[in-house]
Amino acid sequence: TQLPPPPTDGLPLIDISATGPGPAPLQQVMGLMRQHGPALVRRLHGRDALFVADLGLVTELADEERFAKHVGPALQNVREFAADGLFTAYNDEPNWARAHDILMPALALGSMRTYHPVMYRVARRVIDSWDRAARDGSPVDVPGDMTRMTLDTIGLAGFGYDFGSFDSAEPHPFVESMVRCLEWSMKRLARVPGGDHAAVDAAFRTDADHLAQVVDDVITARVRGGEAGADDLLGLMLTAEHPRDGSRLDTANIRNQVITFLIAGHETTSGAMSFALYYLAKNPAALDLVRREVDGLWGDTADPEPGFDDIGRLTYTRQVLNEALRLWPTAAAFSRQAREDTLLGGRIPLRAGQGVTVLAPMLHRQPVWGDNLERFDPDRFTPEAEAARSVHAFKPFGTGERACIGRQFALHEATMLLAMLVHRYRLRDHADYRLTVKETLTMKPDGFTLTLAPRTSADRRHGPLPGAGTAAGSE
Ligand code: FDE
Repeated sequence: TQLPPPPTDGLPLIDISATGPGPAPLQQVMGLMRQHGPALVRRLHGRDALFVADLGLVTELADEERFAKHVGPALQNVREFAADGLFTAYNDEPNWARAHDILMPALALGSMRTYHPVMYRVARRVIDSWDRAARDGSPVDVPGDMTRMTLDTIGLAGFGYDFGSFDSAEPHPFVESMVRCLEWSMKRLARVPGGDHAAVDAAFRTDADHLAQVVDDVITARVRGGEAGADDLLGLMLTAEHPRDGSRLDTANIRNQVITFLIAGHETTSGAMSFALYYLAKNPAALDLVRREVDGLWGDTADPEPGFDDIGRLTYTRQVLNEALRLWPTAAAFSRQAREDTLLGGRIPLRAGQGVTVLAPMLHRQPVWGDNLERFDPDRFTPEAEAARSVHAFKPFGTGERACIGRQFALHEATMLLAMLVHRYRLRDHADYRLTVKETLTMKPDGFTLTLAPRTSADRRHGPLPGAGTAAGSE
């Protein structure tokens, strides 16, 4: 292989123009980091991008006094259809703080009580569908079904809109448009200067218009139904005033927020669930520990209905999700910018506003995580292990005031469903699946299927875990 050009500013500089970023650009950078170390410059058609995963550098970047969120080229493309929605807003756009302050309380842990019944209702849809597959012995499309689940959940819990994704074999047209919009955003990053992209861009416009149309219908239906004040995100956005200045969100911004939540709230969460199921199917010891936890909680009840408080008791299940998000943080990159000209790590000069991208999957494979970095080991997330490690070593939800506002929502929904699935089914890795990770800005295991068999009472007859305090409370 060709040697890279000499380092600039002491960093390796790798020009990928000859091959381009390919279908998996973030995994390509992971590969470059494995070769060149956790801080490098990637050059594409003369455009340089600085990527880091080193814990010391990420710790600095997390300092809100010196750095802030950067809306880099990828998010600028997403802005073409999500505009000043929370995820893609510039830090100083007034709608960011306005929407953040209005929505924040509705997404805090305590508010999950409100969404819990809807999350349960959608979890039952997965189970009805998987029960049918178990009866026929047919495989289930794990990422496909997780995406149906998360879309229906955010649609219903956030906006009172039912995508009814389990009623059809094809993804909802809204999802197809959205996936194409995300793909367009990703592929646009790889464009060779001077190419003709008119047809692709026109197709993108059609998809973006479709997204806006569906969302406008949802909003109109809500307002016409006279339920503007309903107890969900849309209701809040339509009625709430800013806690301090009394300002409200305008209609265009509400549309952008709904699109944002539908995008951010479902691809990332469904990917996390899919990776967790993948690792459980491959790791019988971890699977057994999740089983003990859920059996300790729900015993041999055929159709347990998890209570809100049960979810907080599923601590090992939660460790499994965290470990899946360590290996494959589904929103794998986020960018930061310097507030003033500065030296990162005392050696990398940055101009004010210049972007640096944190590559979370490589941050999550730094030496602070110990040996056997590729091994799936939920014990990395025991409270003791977490207390002993820097909080900046794990960033699947980004950092600072622009960190994920949907974190509690995603974790509540994912923990409940994962626990219910493990309680109910034996997971069979019938195809001896080999992991390939598909990138559409987010990451998910490509083509992952399982076959299922119901678990039996005999299956559940193992003693509770020594010392586990979860055996009470089965209803
Ligand atoms: C956000 C977010 C983030 C950051 C980005 C940057 O920094 O740029 C991240 C990293 C994330 N996020 C991640 C995630 C993962 C998962 C699983 C999730 N995520 C989920 C979810 C759900 C929902 C609903 C959401 N999510 C949402 C969201 C939003 C809205 C945002 C923006 C915020 C601000 O304000 O900025 C986010 N997220 Fe997430």
